[in-house]
Amino acid sequence: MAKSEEFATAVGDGGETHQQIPKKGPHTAEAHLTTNQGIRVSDNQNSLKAGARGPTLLEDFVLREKIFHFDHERIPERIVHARGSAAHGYFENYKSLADITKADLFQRPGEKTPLFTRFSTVAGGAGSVDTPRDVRGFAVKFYTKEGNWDLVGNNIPVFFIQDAIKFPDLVHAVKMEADRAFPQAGSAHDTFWDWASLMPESTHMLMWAMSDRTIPRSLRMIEGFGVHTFQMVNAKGKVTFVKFHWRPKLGIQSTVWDESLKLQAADNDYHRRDLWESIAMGAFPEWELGIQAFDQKLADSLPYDVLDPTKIIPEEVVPLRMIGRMVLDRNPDNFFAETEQVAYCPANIVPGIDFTNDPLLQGRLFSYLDTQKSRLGTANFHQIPVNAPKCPVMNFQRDGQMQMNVPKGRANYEPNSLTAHGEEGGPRECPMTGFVTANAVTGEDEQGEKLRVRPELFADHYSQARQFWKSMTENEQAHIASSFVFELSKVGLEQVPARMIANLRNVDEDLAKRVADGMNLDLPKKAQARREVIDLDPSPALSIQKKMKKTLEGRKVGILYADGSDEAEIKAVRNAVEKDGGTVFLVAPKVGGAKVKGGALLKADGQLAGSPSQLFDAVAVVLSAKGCEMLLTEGAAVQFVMDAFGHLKAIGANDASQPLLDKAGVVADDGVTGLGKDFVAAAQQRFFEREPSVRLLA
Ligand code: HDE
Repeated sequence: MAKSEEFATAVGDGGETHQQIPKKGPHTAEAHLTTNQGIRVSDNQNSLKAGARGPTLLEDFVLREKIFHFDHERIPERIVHARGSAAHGYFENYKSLADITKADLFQRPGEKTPLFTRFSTVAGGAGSVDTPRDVRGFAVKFYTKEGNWDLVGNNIPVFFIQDAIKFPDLVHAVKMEADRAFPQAGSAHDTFWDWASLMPESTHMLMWAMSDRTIPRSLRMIEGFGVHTFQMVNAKGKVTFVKFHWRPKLGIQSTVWDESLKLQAADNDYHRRDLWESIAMGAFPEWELGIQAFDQKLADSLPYDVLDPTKIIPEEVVPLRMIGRMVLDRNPDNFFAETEQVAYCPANIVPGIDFTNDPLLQGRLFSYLDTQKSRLGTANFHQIPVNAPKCPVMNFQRDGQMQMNVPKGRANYEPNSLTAHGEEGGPRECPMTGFVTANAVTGEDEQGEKLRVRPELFADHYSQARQFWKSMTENEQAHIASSFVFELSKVGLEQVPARMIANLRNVDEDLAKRVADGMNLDLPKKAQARREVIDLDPSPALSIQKKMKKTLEGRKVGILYADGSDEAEIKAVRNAVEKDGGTVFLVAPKVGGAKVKGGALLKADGQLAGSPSQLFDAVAVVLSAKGCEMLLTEGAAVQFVMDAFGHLKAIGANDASQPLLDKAGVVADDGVTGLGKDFVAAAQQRFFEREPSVRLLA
């Protein structure tokens, strides 16, 4: 307990409080507590009462202001992407991209543009868990010298729907069900699959959603995509189509489903914490920005429409050109002020970049601005620091709730001739450097009848879903089939699983059969495809496992030790892991640590019961014979090893720990090693070939 002389009893007007207030602290002469009106507060412990036991007085403006402000602390959470984490950073341009775009941020090699990036899950509320099966939002606000550019993407390059008019239906179906308000953050429920099974256009996205893409190991290890086709425009007005890709420096990596489920219990904030801690310790997350650039001729040669957001262009068809990197190097100072209040909007675009007629993108251009008014409460939300451009903002828009600026003079209209009369006339439009819509530049004619239709090629709902399936490793295919089974197993509407499997028969007969088997159903009649399914070549770039990086960078190794463990052995593992860029977390059965050989206390980073192996990429077990014997009766220790094995992780152990490995059902394979070099090599990867021995997959 702290020494009593460091505390004083607070005394207010009316008498003593029962609380002890630290005497030392920031309340020096310069740091007085005040109300929001700047009036110094004499007592922050007691409200104003008529007598010590009397009623509280309405007159107490200090109390009323404090409670009033508190009552209004929350703003509506985002209807989708409510749960998120963000960070500040910068974009560094590699070389001049002037051949493709006149956008200022891409002109000069090495130039840095500040940015703010928010990652999110889609379905869950703001307080939901970090690791449900879900798409991850990947939204970047670039504060360029020419205004804000928001690239508001996802970690999956396609979307569920082709037309904005279906978005409210999709979101209603996937979020918690309307009457019961569950499930909180997952798609494994009736309404989502009822809707999805009736929407063949969602099939391609469903394949991605059921793949390991939606259970990432870390936000630092996800890819990002702009999804829609955009345009870039160079100084001569030449238009190039582009698709945006973010590639994580640490490589893409996912968890396995069982691990993801258990992470929901082990640490609700697993991704949020990981992002925060890595930035706090200076291991700055980094991505490269790549574009696929192509022209109308290439677009016309493709068997699908580049305006269709349910389609990708495989990298094997249009390779990526890497144009710069993003580094996230600063955690927010305040979650609410920055992460909660940041207002992304795909319509925020700078000269040199432009939209296309993708009907989903067109709908988004309206939606985001609209939503900010309801979330942030005022049309002046752009004045909030995290949203404010870092270049001059000058126009004749005025007033509105929470106007923070004090515009001077009479010029709030245009044209005006106030300048001629000696007053400030205000800014003028800039035809040369202002934003000009790309089609106006090219003179392309966009006219047509008013129709509620879709282009014919949009009707191919299955060819790319099949291509995705064919591009996976065998193990990834098994994960996809098993996810369909898991999700559909949670559906109580009898007709829905069969309807979904009938769609899947158009993707791949084997997939449909495996899902039907897993569901104990007969194979239903194949759903009628609107267009013939074409066999596209596999795209290896779509597989996670084919391109996972073998590295310890950004990875965490958990070392389990107990009383009697050999500190030298622990140190050797730590040094080897850290030398290769990994971090180490020491886990002991008791809070505080364990007495290692020789009797010294070795401090632990976490207690076994609260530090299951889900939290680590690989584990080392360093026990003495006695310590091991003791842990044989500790379920958390057995589970620690069993889960590491089941989650396909490397397990390094000394000889004395073997009985624990045996009890946990560990069978020797390439991922089960001693504590030497072979462990450090094994810890850089997962052992997918182990999986058939640990679980039955569909
Ligand atoms: Fe969004 N989306 N969306 N979306 N979206 C929102 O904006 C919307 C779509 C995405 O970290 C909302 O500020 C419509 C595709 C991200 O703050 C809302 C349509 C993609 C984020 C909205 C789409 C996204 C949002 C909710 C179909 C990937 C989080 C609160 C026409 C390319 C941004 C908000 C953040 C957020 C509408 C489809 C990504 C309601 C109408 C496709 C990453 O305005």
